[in-house]
Amino acid sequence: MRRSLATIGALGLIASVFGFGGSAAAADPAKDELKVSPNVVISEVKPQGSDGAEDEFIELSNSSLEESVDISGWRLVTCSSTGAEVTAFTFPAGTFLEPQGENESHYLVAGPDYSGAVSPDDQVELGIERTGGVMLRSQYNARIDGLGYSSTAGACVEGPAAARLPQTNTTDLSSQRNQEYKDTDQNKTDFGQILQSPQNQESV
Ligand SMILES: [Ca+2]
Ligand SMILES: [Ca+2]
Repeated sequence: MRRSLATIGALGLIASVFGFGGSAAAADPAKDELKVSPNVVISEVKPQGSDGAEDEFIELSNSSLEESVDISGWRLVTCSSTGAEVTAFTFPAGTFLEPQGENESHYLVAGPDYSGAVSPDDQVELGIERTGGVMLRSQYNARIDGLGYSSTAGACVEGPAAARLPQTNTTDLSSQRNQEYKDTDQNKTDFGQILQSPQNQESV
C-alpha cells in the first residue's frame, strides 16, 4: 500500500516527537517535556475542615526511591465542579522533591485557616471545591496528576471520581492515596478517607 508524502511526513514528525525516529534531534520543547518526571503524585487533599472552607491543603509526594525531582514552576490548579481551571499556586524556583524516605520528599501547601499540626511549606488561599478537584501541571503545562470529586471536574478527574468528603468536615477527614505513592489513575480506588495526616518538607 502506498502512503501519500503528507502521511509519511506526519508519521516522521510523530516519530521524532516521541523519540523513536532514530535520528539525533536538536533541542526541542516537546522533548524537554518528556523529561518531566512522572514520579510526583498528589498524595493527600483536604478541601475543607473543622475551621471552615479555607481549612484546606494539598500534599505532594515523590514516589521515586532514587530520583529527586525539580518542581520549580510547577502549578497546583483547582477545577470547579464544571471543570473550570484556576491556578492556585506556583512552586518557587529551586523547589525539589527528594526521593521517598528522605527529608523533603513531601511538600505541603495549605489554606489560610489550615488546622493541621504540621506547618505548611507555603500558605495561600487554594479555593478547593468539595465537588471540584485539584491537579498538578508542570512548567510546560503537562498534566502530572489529578484528583476529582465529580465526573464533571474536567481535567482534574481521573477515571471514576473520588468519594466526596462530608459537607461539614468537622473531624478533618482528608482524601489520601490508599497506597501512599501508588497511582493507577483511578481516583475512586486510588483515594480513601482518613483523619488528616499532612506531611511537609521536614517530614520523612
Ligand atoms: Ca494520576
Ligand atoms: Ca500525608
